[in-house]
Amino acid sequence: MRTQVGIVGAGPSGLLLSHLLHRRGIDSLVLEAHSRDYVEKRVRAGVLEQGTVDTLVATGLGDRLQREGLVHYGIELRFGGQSHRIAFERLVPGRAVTLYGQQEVVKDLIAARLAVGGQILFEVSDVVPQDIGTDHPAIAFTRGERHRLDCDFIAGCDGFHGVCRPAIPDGALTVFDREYPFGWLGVLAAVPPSTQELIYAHSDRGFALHSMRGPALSRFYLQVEPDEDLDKWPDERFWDELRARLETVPGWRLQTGPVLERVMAPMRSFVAEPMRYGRLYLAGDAAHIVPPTGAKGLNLAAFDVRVLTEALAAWYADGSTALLDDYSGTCLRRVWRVQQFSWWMTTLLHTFAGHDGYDRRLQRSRLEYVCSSQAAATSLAENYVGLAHV
Ligand code: RFL
Ligand code: PHB
Repeated sequence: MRTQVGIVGAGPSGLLLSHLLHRRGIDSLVLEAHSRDYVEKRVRAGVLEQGTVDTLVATGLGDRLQREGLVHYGIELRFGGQSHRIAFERLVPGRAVTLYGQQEVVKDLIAARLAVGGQILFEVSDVVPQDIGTDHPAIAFTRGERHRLDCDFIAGCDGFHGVCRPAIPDGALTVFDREYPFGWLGVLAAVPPSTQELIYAHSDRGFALHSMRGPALSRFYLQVEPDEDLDKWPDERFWDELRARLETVPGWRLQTGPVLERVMAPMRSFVAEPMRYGRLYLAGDAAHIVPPTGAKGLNLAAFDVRVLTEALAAWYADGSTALLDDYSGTCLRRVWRVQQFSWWMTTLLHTFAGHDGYDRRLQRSRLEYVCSSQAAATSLAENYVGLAHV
């Protein structure tokens, strides 16, 4: 088998890369470990930056996104018994975020690829990138029998636990990481949102987030222990705790309803540098992870593959390697900006077991500052909606 770009992983990075390459006349083949049904149902991110939406719309993926996506012009920070709105329309005029589930993006991308004959092989196993340090890399994989996919380039879009990053020889990558002493318990519930905008709530009991997916679908997260057992959180306990953390302002009530799905999300910051080895290019979660408090992972993945598409298009047009050589540096500038913002949002809003009174007062002061200073609020807003230039 042969293709121009062999892509490992049919998450947002791999699928969007395949879609963008196709629009530049470049062939690719996507290899995915799970089934189509599984990847289309995996509930994860929900917040799309303006730049991500612009890319999807400009490349023909705007139909359902513009019909069903919820455009938000602000978020609420809730602490100390009060609500504080970070008003994007005033702080970063003309910029907003769109609430549209990652699995909807994935469904749209798969449909778009298949509609034009794009090749996505689901349920492959034992994927092994080969000869990545040479000009003729390949990917070995099993689907019924063993296959070899020859290609010009390999794109490692296989997420944090994938095989591409580990295929890079020892010593070629430098890794930077942070583990946080908590995780998120995420719940999708068939209940109309109790708010029009996202609520990021800080309280002594821990962090809580009220998000949404549509007029009758809400998404909630609770800060819990990192290795929390989901069985210890029957629905009743979940709703009680969410109420305790969110019903902290006068007159505000949480509506509850049937729980559709529950998941534990680890909280981690991670960067592998550089994002390339020979003809293997890493993109998205395969190269970097941020804690979800800043709502950035999917958006960063979309940025990486836009940069990679331009670089590959230049190489196929005239053999120039300048953009390919710049790929890692260009991406890492944005990666580190987003690392800092995601870490900052996380430490601003969560409770930390080791914190003493001094730490807690500093945190409270940071929260009050961001809600009272236009400069501080603008910094949050411009990072949240996504910086145009980094
Ligand atoms: P993915 O989505 O992990 O996709 C990788 C794909 O590769 C496949 N794969 C393999 N295939 C073949 N062979 C192998 N050996 C393979 N190993 C793995 C996997 O099955 C999978 O299909 O990575 P990608 O494409 O880089 O996308 C990254 C995003 O999924 C991730 O950054 C976001 O979900 C992060 N995130 C958020 N990002 C946002 O921008 N906004 C948000 O609001 C937001 N909220 C979140 C989030 C992530 C969360 N979790 C669960 C960690 C909320 C949560 C709770
Ligand atoms: C979500 O809706 O899943 C979501 C929203 C905001 C975040 C993280 C996740 O910061």
